[in-house]
Amino acid sequence: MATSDWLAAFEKTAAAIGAWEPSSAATLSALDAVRIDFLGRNGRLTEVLKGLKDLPLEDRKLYGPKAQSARAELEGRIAARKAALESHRDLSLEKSGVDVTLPASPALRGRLHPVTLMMGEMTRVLGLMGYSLAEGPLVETDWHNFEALNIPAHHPARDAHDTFYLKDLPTLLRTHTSPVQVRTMEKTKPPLKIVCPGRAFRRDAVDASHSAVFYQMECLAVGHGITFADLKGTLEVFMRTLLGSSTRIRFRPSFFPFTEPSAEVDVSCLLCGGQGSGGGGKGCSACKQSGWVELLGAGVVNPAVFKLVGLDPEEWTGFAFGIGIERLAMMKYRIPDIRLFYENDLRFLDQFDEDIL
Ligand code: 2NL
Repeated sequence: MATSDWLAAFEKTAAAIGAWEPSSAATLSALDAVRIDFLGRNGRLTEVLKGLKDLPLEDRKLYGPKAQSARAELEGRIAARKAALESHRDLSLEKSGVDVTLPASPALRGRLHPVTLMMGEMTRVLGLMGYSLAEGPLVETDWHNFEALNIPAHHPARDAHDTFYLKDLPTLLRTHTSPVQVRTMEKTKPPLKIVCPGRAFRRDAVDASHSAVFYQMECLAVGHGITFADLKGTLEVFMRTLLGSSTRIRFRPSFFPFTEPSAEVDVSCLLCGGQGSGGGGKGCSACKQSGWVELLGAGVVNPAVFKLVGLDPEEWTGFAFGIGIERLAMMKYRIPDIRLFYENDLRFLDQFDEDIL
């Protein structure tokens, strides 16, 4: 090879080396690619160095050291960059033997409890109907839980077999959420419309349909000229919005000390659509083939209650209703046993999701 050709090739490669910015190699593998490009078996500088041996002796003596020092300088720059990159690398994972490239185990996502979801849906619908949320204490006074609701001493509901009394009488675990409404009426001047969801306690023997701890939701409307017809219309809209527009309701006469007149309210069975049939010829089991399921208690507020909380029964009228939340969730999701809600078995709880409810 003519010396001039070799010199041109050498200068071109030296210029390329001079133009290379070590910091432009962001990773060790990018740096290695540069090393291979210039210094690999067929690298650009390697080829130039190989060409040295074809030059006349004088030229080899003249240019050999220049070419060698170009190589030494490039190797030095690559080594410095390599050291810099390695000092940034976190070797602790590699040393620990953890293979970070393995797929991760799936993250467990929390869910809302089915009772919470059902309660949220009910209060959401009543919120749309203009009701405000009201809450109160679980430990109540005898006055708020019984006396103010026209449940006098010696009423059977007050029996120690039905109510959890606390040591420092006269306090107890509330047996319904009605004391929240009592407290609201005592401190808020009507008109008012409130929804009171929450936990309640009864000293019941636990079985598939009874739990000592349960959730209920009560509603109270107080105003001028509110009638039983308003109660009927409200329950119809509420139940149709909650359970579907083909839902029907019916009233049966009943008794509660705090309402007069009082009613038990049935809802057309969700599972058989009120037909009573289904279940493979055996008939619908959810409604015992009647087509109706008892879901609510309701009535027109007893004037005696208004008097007890300090409202003038000549001025104010109202209605109230109460509904068991588990009972409704059990019908809607075909849950056969109330105890499932309180066992915290994830195989049960995992089946409920906002997307489903
Ligand atoms: C049921 C029955 C009911 C009420 C609750 C109520 C509250 C006040 C005044 C009047 Cl402060 N009434 N609540 C009325 C009728 C029925 O619940 O079966 N609940 C699950």
